[in-house]
Amino acid sequence: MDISRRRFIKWLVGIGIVAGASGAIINNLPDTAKNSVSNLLPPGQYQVFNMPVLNEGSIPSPDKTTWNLEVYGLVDKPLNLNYVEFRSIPTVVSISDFHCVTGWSKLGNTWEGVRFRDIMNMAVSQAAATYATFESENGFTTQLMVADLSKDDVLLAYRLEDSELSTEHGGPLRLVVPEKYGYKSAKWIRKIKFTDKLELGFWEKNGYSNTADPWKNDRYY
Ligand SMILES: Nc1nc2c(c(=O)[nH]1)N[C@H]1C(S)=C(S)[C@@H](COP(=O)(O)O)O[C@H]1N2
Ligand SMILES: [Mo]
Repeated sequence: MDISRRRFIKWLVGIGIVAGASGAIINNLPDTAKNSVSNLLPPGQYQVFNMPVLNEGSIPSPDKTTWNLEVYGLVDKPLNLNYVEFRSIPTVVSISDFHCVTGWSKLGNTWEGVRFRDIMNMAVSQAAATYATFESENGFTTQLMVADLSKDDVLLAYRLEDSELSTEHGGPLRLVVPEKYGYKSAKWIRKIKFTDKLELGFWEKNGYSNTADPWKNDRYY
């Protein structure tokens, strides 16, 4: 047994900030060390090594030349950004884990995009809006609390693992909310509506939890 490696993993897991990054590192370790990955898997989840493609309905064909992102509702300054304008906003890279309510978890994903918080600050200057509803190209919706969306690792992402985000994974732009089940991470987003009212999204109307916390096994309504 390699004590220093075990201690290294324990240390990685101990400092929550790199819990996501450690997924990628652990993938490259021998099987004995991989047992430690169980610390990164919420209850009832198993690890996959390729990101599945999962969505209701068919995959749309968004066109970047006509694409726009609309930010509206309880905002001070509505936004309507075309693709070039969106891409001029400063980005961050964030490594995080992804947990689908059907049971798979893909650890250590490297996303690049704009922090949700930064977009919000461009449009909203007062605290009236407590929720944001995301509307996708194909009619899919989900809603999250602004408090949950304000975390560092919540991105409007357009790159994954050093490539432009593929259409099947939500390109040109998707939401990534690592601390919620995957159905909150809407693919193909086109609209963000700020509101003070709770609205259930597509999966949430179909029996899935609106709070959707993987660490609480919070799957169903
Ligand atoms: N527009 C849209 N976004 C969606 C979904 C969907 O059905 N439609 N499914 C969600 C679910 S349940 C999961 S687990 C993730 C899967 O993302 P992936 O296909 O990139 O792995 O997308 C989420 N975003
Ligand atoms: Mo999912």
